[in-house]
Parts: sequence; C-alpha cells; structure tokens
Amino acid sequence: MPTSSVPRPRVDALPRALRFPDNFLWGVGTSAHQVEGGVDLDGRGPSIWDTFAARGGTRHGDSGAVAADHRRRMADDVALLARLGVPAYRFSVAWPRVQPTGRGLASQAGLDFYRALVDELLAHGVEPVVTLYHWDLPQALEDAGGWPVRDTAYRFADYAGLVADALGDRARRWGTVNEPWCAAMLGYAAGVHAPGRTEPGAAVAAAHHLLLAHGLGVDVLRGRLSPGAEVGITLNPYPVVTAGTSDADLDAARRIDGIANRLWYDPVLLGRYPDDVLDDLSTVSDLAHVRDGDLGVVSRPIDVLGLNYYRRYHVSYERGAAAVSPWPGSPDVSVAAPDEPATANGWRIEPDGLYESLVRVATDYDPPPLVVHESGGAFPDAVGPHGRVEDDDRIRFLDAHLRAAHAAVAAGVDLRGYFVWSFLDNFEWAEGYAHRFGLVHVDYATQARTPKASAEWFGGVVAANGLPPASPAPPGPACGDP
Ligand code: IFM
Repeated sequence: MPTSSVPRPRVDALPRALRFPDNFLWGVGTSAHQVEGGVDLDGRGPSIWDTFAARGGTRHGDSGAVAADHRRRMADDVALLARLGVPAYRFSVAWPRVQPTGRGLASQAGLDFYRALVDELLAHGVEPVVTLYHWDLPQALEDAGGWPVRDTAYRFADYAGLVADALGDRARRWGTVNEPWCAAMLGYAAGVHAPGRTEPGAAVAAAHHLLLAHGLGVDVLRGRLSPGAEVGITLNPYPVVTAGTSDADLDAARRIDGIANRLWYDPVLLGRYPDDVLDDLSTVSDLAHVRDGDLGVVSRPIDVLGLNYYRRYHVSYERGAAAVSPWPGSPDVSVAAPDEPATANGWRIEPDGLYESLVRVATDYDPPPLVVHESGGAFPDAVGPHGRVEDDDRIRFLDAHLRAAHAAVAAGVDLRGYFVWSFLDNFEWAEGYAHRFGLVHVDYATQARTPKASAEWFGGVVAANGLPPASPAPPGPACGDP
C-alpha cells in the first residue's frame, strides 16, 4: 500500500556526525552496457540496446558502442577505484559478451574479461559484487520473443551457470536481475527503453519471466557457488504519494504502488502476487503465463535484497493520461512533473523517500539484510579551470541520502551497505550521454577520467564509516520533508 503510514523524521534535523554499523559495505556501481564499450571485442553479439540505439530510440542517437571505454581501460579504472579508497565495486556482466546469441557455448574471451576484472579488483583489495542482468538482453533472444517468452528465463539460468562457473571461485556476492520493473515496463509497455515495445500484455508476461529468471538463477547459483556466497536481486522501489484526497486519486496511488513496488516485493519475499495488482493487470493480460510452481521458484530464499532509490512518484487520477506508459492496465493515472529542487534530469530530490523505502520493506515484509545498491543523482558537472569538478550539489545530495539511510538504520532496519551510482559518468540509456551520474567525470572525446569533489568526499565517508563532522555538506537547499 502507499507508504503514508511510514513515520517521517526530518532527515536534515539529524545530528551531523553519523556512524554506520561495523562492517558496513561501501561501494560504487556501474553496469556493463553503460561503461564498457568494446562492442566489437570478445565475439560479443548485439544486445537489444545496440538495436534500440541504431533505430533512433536514444537521445541524439547515442549508443553504448564506446561509452566510457571501460572494456579497454579496465585495469586503469580498477586502479582508480582503489586510489579513491572504494572498498566494493558493483558491476554487471554483459550477457551478449558471454553468450553472443544468448544460448549455447560461452565466449571464452568474454568470460576471460570478467575473470580479469574480478582478479584486478581482488588484487587491489576491492570486493567484487556481480550482477548478472542489467538490461542488455542478447538481440537474438529478443528476436525469439524476448522477456515476454518463457524460454528467455531458462536461457538466463543457463547463462547464470556459465558465469558462476567462471567467477564463482573468486566472487562471493551475486545479484541476479537489476531493476526488473525497468526492464519489463519501460522496455515492453512504455517503449522508452529497449526493445521499445508498447505492448502492455507482453510487459506483464515479461515481468513474470524476469522474476522467474531470478528464481531459476538463484537455484543455479546455489548449486555452483560455495556455501558462503551471497545471492540476491536488486529492486527499485518508489514511495508513492498523492496530493489528492478523492477516491480516484487514492486508487491511482494504489495502482502505481502495486506495479512499482508490490508486483516485485510480494512474489520475491512472499511467494504470491498481490490480488489487487492481478486485478489491475487482468485488463491487459490473461495471466496464463503464470504456471503452477512458478512462485515457489521466484521466492527462493535470498541472502540480500538490493534496493535502488532515486525518487518518489507523485500521482493523481487523470483520465487517459497513461494510455501508453509503464503502468499496464492503469491508463488513468498521471505521474507529476517534479517541483524544485530537482536533479539535472528533472528528478525531484527526496531523500526522505529513501528512509520510507527502507522502513517500508522492513515493516511490511520480513526481508533478508538490505543493501542500497544504487543511490545517486545527475548534476551539470563541468571540469573547471584548475582541472577540478566541484560538484557540491552531488555532495549535498549524497549527504542527505546517507542521513536518510542512517535514520532507517536507527529505526531498526538491517541495512548492510550503500553503493553510490555511479563510479563513472556513463551511457544513461535512452538519455544517452546527456546526464552525468559519476563520482568520476569522463571526457568522452579523450576518455580522460577526473575524480570529482564528490569522489574525494565519498572517500572520507568510507574512511570514517559515516559522515565526519569535519565534512559538512556545502550550504545549499535543505533536503528535508517535502
Ligand atoms: O543509470 C541507471 C541504472 O542503470 C539503473 N538505475 C537507475 C540509474 C539512473 O537512471
């Protein structure tokens, strides 16, 4: 249900010096298609994002063909991570680099790249955190129907086994799928992400098969990794609020909360779909893709639940506003444009929403330990005359979100880690290179890396295991209650 019942502390009123629990895992993240480039190497096959970009689906026709050139610059990038004092690195494996057509034998060169990456991380004392699927489906599998087709989940399980066999002796922390809501709903319902389809019923089936892939992947990983390995999934919850008081507004909020949040939490953590969400979705799907036994697979026990938080959804009732949208079966909702303050890509800055997300999952479910796998913001960074990127806005943003995360810990949430999105500026999907999320600036013409002021600041946070009193957020708009 909407999260209005979650108590809301004023996060800007908390004490400035905060310590996180011992052994808290600090890190930064990227994903393969957003940073690697090198699409011509290792026998890599095309992914749906190559195709989507070539068909004009991205801003300015930008693609991930070069991105941050990390495939070629990996060793230097890992050395930079270590110099910045980052203890853990969350990255994804590109399925089409491992299995060019999404099935059959692995490309040894593709696996070798990820083995080399993990070895390099370990040699620098950086903990690898592996994500198996961060949206770059092999195009050949999309040609066979993509995520709306059940077989794709089984192909994912095979792929998970190949990667586990290659990296399982050296990587301990594993995630199956990143943000399945985006993959299913942005990709197959709204059509704003690859593969660019606007088929609500197919999106509902895609959602189920992404969840099934997760569960099948957990089984495969459990069978191949050592008992100490940690396996989970990463979801992207959005607290849903409505300014309206009408029944229609409240129903709009219920619907969006259903598709954004409960459609994922309930199957993974409870082994069932919420009845009201199934009712909503049944207007666009006969749900025949859900087979007996599937939800038992989807809800296999996991060791960690990753949460990515960016903002709340502010919704109201508006007839027909979501006819083509990420909300299959709910055409009469509107998700509001943000007020200030907002990030460079127009997302309202709402650190309290992180507190709400963490407390909500801990309260409404009985989750395994939580880790914030992504938190960050796009800001208009530029390299200044002295070669520095003074991204005080990002420091303020992260400071406020860390205070919100700490408030959740203080409220009893078992939060074990926090990963800033992102390590490097990168290919921001449909937005191309228009927005910079990195702690490290990338000059795309030269591929020069320039750590931003926020990178140095984050190193201080890591060293202090919290927010040291000596590094207050630079003055700026407070990020408290809306
Ligand atoms: O860049 C993305 C990432 O790939 C998934 N989570 C949200 C980020 C910012 O949009």
